[in-house]
Amino acid sequence: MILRRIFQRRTEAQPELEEGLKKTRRGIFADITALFDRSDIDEELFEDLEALLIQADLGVDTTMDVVEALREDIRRERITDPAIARTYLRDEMVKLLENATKNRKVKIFQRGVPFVILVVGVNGTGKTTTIAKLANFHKSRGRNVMLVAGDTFRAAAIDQLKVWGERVNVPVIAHGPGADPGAVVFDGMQAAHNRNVDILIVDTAGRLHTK
Ligand SMILES: Nc1nc2c(ncn2[C@@H]2O[C@H](COP(=O)(O)OP(=O)(O)OP(=O)(O)O)[C@@H](O)[C@H]2O)c(=O)[nH]1
Ligand SMILES: [Mg+2]
Repeated sequence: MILRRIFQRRTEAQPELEEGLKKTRRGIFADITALFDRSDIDEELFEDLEALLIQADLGVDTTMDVVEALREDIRRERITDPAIARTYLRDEMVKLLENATKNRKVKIFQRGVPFVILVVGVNGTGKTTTIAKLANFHKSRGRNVMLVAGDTFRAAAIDQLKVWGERVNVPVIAHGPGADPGAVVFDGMQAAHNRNVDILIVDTAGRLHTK
């Protein structure tokens, strides 16, 4: 029922979609915390949580799994306090991430052979910031890191990546705004090979999954 309402809204009016993405930007965690600031665990809580997670682009299947797991926790542990229920939700979400990263035995470190990380995702969800964190992580482990400014679409995206490059002290390969992203990545790959780069991280322009 609630799903139908959300999808109807989304297909009818684009501003609603924009609104939903704004929510992701503002920080889903603040909204979720506010949701549990109530006196009882009732059906409305689960429905609102479901809507919030879907609007935050968690995906329908994952949202259903998380909400169902939370219902099960609450039933099993006989939880009546919403604040405690929230900590169980947190644990379920952490579990989700742990399962997603388990068994990913990628051999990331082969000296001089660029391991390419292409970072893609919805607008404003933290791609560029995460690239800086990844760059810092690998650099701190003695790896030779290089960044590629593949987001040539958004004004200031290139400068943003360059600032991060300076902060974490790794080189950034960039062309001008509006340049062909493929050409920038090509240059990045060549530079990475020439300079024995271990980890090459490519920033890309944000995309809505509906476009
Ligand atoms: N609280 C919080 N804010 C974050 C985090 N990562 C990024 N942000 C903020 O979210 C905003 C968008 O981050 P970006 O890294 O520019 O996101 P992006 O996906 O590269 O955005 P586009 O390139 O426009 O698609 C910035 O204001 C960041 O400071 C995070 O882990 N926590
Ligand atoms: Mg970005």
